[in-house]
Amino acid sequence: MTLAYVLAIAAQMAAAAPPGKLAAATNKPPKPWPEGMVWIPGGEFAMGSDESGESLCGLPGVTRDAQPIHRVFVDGFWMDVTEVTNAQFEKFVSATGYVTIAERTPTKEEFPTAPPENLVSGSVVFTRTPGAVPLNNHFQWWRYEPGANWRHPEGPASTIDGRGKYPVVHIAYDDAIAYAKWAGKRLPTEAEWEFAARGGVEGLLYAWGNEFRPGGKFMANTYQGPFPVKDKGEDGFVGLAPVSQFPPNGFGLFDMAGNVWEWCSDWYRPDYFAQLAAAGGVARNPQGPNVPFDPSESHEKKRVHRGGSFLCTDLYCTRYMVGTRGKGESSTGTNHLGFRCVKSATKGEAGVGKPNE
Ligand SMILES: [Ca+2]
Ligand SMILES: [Cu+2]
Repeated sequence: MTLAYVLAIAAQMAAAAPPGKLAAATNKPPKPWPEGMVWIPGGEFAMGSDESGESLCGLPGVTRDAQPIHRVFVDGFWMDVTEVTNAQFEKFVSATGYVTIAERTPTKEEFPTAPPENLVSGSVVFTRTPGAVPLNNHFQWWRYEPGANWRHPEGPASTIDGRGKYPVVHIAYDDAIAYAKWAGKRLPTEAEWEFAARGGVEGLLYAWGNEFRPGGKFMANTYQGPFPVKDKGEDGFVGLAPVSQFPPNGFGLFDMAGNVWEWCSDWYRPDYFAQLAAAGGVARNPQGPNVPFDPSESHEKKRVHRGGSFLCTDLYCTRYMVGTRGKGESSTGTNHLGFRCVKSATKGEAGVGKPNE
C-alpha cells in the first residue's frame, strides 16, 4: 500500500457516486492483443444489487444473495468478447480428445442412491410445459435427458450442425476449466465478471443502462411470453441465440446478460457479499469464499453463475440484471449454461501490481 495508491482510490471514490463513469485503474496494454479478447481495465466499483428479493427468481430458497452493495477493486485482465462457441469448443475437443461430464456414464460410486437403470449419460434440458403451471417447482420444466450433451443440446436427435456460432452448452465446471487450461486462459472470478459486465459505468440495473428496452429495442436474448409455456421470441430468438446478436456493452463484450448463464470460478455462498461488507474497506480481487454453501440445497457444492439466460423473464427470474447472482452444482450442465474465459495480464503489461498507473 502506497500513499499514491490511497490517494488515487480516494479520488475514484469521490467520483463514484452511482451511476458514474468508473475511473480506469490500468491502461490498455501494448499490442498484440489476444485474439477474440478485450482488455478490461480494472478498477474499483460498487458490486452487487439491492434489486434482489424473492421476485428475482421464483425458485424456493433464493435469498437476497446480491446484497449488500459493497466496494470491490479488480486488477485489469483480458476477457473473451463472446461466450465460448460450439466451433471453439470443437477445436479444443479435436485437439485433446476431451470427453465432457455429460458424455460420461455416471457411476454407482458417484451416485450411490440412484437406481442402476438411471446411471446413463445425459444432461438437464428445459422443456416447455403444455399449460400454465405454478412456478414453485422447477422440475416441471427441467428434465434429465439421456444422451443430451454439447453435441446434442436438446437430446440425442438434436445436433449442432450449422450452430458453430452458438454458445456451447451442457458444460460442467470441470469442462470449462479444462477448456480454459487448453486455451491458456482461466475462468473469471465473480468480481471480474461483474466489473466487466458493467461496462465501465456503475450503479446501473442492466449492462447497458437503467431501461430494459431503451427506445423499445431489446438488448439481450431473454424470454417473452408466459413462462414456461410459450417462448414468443419477440427479441428475435426463441431459445438460444448465436453469440453477439445484440449490441455489446461499454467494454465491447457481447451477451453479458441473457443467452446463457456463465460459470465463474468462485464457490457460491449467499452471505459472501455480506462477509465482504462486514470486513469493511475495499475488497481487492476477491476470489470467493473458501467453502461453498447453499442453504436451499445444503448437500450440493455450488459455483457462481452470472448473467442469466434465454429463459430469464420478468414473470419468473430477472437475473439478467447486472448485479444479480446465480449458482449451480459443479458437475451439472444444462442447455442454458455456458462460459467465457479471461486471462491475466502478463508481467510487463499494464495493471500487474500497479493499480492506478
Ligand atoms: Ca429470446
Ligand atoms: Cu433467470
